Amino acid sequence: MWDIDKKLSNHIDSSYSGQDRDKRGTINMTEDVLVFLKPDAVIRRYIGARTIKEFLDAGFKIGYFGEAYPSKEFIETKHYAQHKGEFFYDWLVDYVTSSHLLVFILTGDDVICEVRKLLDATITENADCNSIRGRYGIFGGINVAHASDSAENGKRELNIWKKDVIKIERNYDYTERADAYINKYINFSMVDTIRYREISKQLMNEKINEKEAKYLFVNLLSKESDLNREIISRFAEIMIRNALSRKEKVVEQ
Ligand code: IDP
Ligand code: MG
Repeated sequence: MWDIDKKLSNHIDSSYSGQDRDKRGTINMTEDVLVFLKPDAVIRRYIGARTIKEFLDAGFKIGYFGEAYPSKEFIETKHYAQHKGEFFYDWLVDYVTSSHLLVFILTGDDVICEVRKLLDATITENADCNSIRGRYGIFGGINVAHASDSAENGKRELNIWKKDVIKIERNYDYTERADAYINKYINFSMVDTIRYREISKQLMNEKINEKEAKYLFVNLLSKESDLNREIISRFAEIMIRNALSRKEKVVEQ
């Protein structure tokens, strides 16, 4: 009994002090971050639903959620402009434009840092095995989701996306839309991510050729997706280029 009372009183205290702080406005770390599911997590429906669920379960509020179809030019010259000249830039632009994206704006205390922690390292093999990228990233730079990496980039990205790509409707319940997505896909069939990693490595090590890898990738992606064959086939080619480019990197070293 005492325990229950104590828990209840702690809960009331903490929720009161939270409101109090907000009213006084003295401690306010609330910020917004632009996140989008990249084509691997859009195509692999369960992975997308799981990722969105983990963001919501972490307690962030959703300020926007919807499908987005940014142009190649927008991704090249605005969103990923800072990566121009990197060896992976052309591939990255093709990867991110290989299907539509699922964009959301999350709001919460330290949300930029917290979302980056949930995703973890950029390169899948370097990400903690319990993180989202560590569990579901396919290989190399195919890593489930984008999230702004600093407050400064966060502001820049929100501005360009709001200006050119997304339209936020006032009073629209985006949380309900995100919940509907989760409910629709959280029990969708799923293929163990390890299979994609094995096939990528087999291709890298010349145990299979590109045609065989494409057949296997298309077959697996089709089990995880309700998107059309054209998108799946395009993304399979992205995975092939990704594996082959990592092979070149290994050979160069
Ligand atoms: P971030 O997404 O973790 O912020 P960035 O350095 O901003 O990482 O790079 C943008 C995206 O470019 C990455 O998410 C990944 O998809 C891709 N990328 C970055 N570095 C590499 C690389 O060394 N090889 C392949 N792809 C890369
Ligand atoms: Mg970045």
